[in-house]
Amino acid sequence: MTLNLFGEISEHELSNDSLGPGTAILHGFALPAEVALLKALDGVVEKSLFRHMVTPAGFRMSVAMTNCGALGWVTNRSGYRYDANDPESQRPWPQMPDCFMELATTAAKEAGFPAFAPDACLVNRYEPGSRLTLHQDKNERDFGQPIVSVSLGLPAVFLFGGDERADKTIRVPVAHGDVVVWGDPARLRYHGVMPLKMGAHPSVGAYRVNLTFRKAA
Ligand code: MD3
Ligand code: FE
Repeated sequence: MTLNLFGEISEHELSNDSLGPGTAILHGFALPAEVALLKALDGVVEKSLFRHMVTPAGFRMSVAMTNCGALGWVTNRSGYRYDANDPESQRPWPQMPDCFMELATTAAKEAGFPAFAPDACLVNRYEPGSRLTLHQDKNERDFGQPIVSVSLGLPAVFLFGGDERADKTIRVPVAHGDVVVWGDPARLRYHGVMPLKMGAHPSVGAYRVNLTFRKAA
């Protein structure tokens, strides 16, 4: 973590050591951009609405999703993939807003990934009870590129495991404005999100929104 002249923790505490090599939690890193991010998010969601996708096994996801950027992550009965078009509108996903790109690249740089150039932003919207079961993110081409996660709205608890599904998991609380960077060698670790607790966030309401930036192609 970073201490200032007065021995206080800096605005965004960088704790690369807590989750192991390749990871960094930047507490509050997104707060200065909060208003711009939420406004840009409204613009994205106007063009490509949140929807509950269906997994290849036929289950409706409890997390509602949309995307922006050149590529978007989608799932249906045929499998998981990245697609340049929104299957609902059959049009390209909305452009990645400049403030999204700026936040993702500066966070990645802070965490030691100065070359990160995301082409996909998956937007996950959790309501109370929504969760993400333990999984790996492996639909991307280059696992040398990190994933940057931005938490907005209600707080949540990440489950962070190892390279095997059966490995022990730890619980990592994340709050509004926190940014987490997951890169090599942590890039393929199993992870998930515990069921969201009820609550009300002053600027986001009864939801948690997670922006997940990836270099997919
Ligand atoms: C650990 N979303 O969309 S990223 C996902 O809060 C996803 O919505 C999480 O997992 C969410 O796939 C936030 C948490 C995360 C992402 C990638 C990782 C943790 C990771 C890659 C390796 C290790
Ligand atoms: Fe994931």
